[in-house]
Amino acid sequence: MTTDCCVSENLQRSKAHSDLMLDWLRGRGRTLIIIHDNPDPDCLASAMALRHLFVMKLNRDAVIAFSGMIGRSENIAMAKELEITLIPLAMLDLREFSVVCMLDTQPGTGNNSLPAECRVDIVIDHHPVRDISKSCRWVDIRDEYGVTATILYEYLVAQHITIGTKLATALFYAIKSETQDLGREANRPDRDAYLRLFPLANKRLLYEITHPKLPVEHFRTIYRGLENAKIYGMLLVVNLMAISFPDVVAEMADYLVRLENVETVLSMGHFNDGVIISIRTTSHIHNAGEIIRRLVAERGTAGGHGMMAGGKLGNVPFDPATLKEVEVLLTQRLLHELSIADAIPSRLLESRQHV
Ligand SMILES: [Mn+2]
Repeated sequence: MTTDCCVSENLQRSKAHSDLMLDWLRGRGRTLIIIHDNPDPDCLASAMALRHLFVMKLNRDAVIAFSGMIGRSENIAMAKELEITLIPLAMLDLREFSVVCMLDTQPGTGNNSLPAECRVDIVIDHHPVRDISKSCRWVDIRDEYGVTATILYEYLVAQHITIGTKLATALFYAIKSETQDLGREANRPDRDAYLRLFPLANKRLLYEITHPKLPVEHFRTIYRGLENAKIYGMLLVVNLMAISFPDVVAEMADYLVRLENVETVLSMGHFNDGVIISIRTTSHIHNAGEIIRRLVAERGTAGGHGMMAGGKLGNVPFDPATLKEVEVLLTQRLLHELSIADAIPSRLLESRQHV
């Protein structure tokens, strides 16, 4: 164990919190772990770790429930290779559970599907704390952490629980993907967890997860995205129109924010009955999480951190003209937020032709 003061302070906090929480849990009944809609590696690994903690310390299994879908091929590979058992929330009778935990999301954020009237006992997250969360029984929200899975990793270390290969691989991949190998919004605890988990993770499984076969739709979406991308000074806006799974919106934002001379990307796509939106920025002046909430104001839900944020506009029928209107509205609001007043828009693939 390192003697570094911050790391040991964090571990003490994890120990104290998990001790009390486990004590409270003893003698209680069935436990449900709810992760956010369209699960990503962070919430999947966090759920696996919390379930493992309960099995080892309380001898009690827990059910992990999600809504939406796992769309991204890497995340499908993760769930499959690491044998993460998930149940759709809609298939469960919530009255059968006496303990409800929520990971990597908070009550009422709009990115989880737990009905608003349901009580949540345990919240563990790294997004900015919401008022509703403060009324939950066990709240551990650390928005200075890059990854929720890092908090869960600390619980396991603090409770002296052995971390097996699959769980280590899950936690490592969560930190790797959420922080892009510690380059984005990673903090000291994330770096410490990443380095300690690396030797424990199975590299062949990691390879399977990071290099899955991709459906042809993936390449079509990239093509459509590149074709539709418009540049307004340091902002790039991409409208993917109809998409086959929601997380491709964030994936395209990650991809396109790498374009030189572009600082911020707004990505959007129509899924089910709404528009999924995502912002990525490399600017340290702007806060993507705050900007996106103002962007969707009165029309949807959103949240996020400094460099990455996501949201949803509900009740938008699939109609190309309507989607165009949504794009124009969001673009105008974002240009205002970024104080870009006089940019002449151009298409990514025809950079001299105005639109
Ligand atoms: Mn997260």
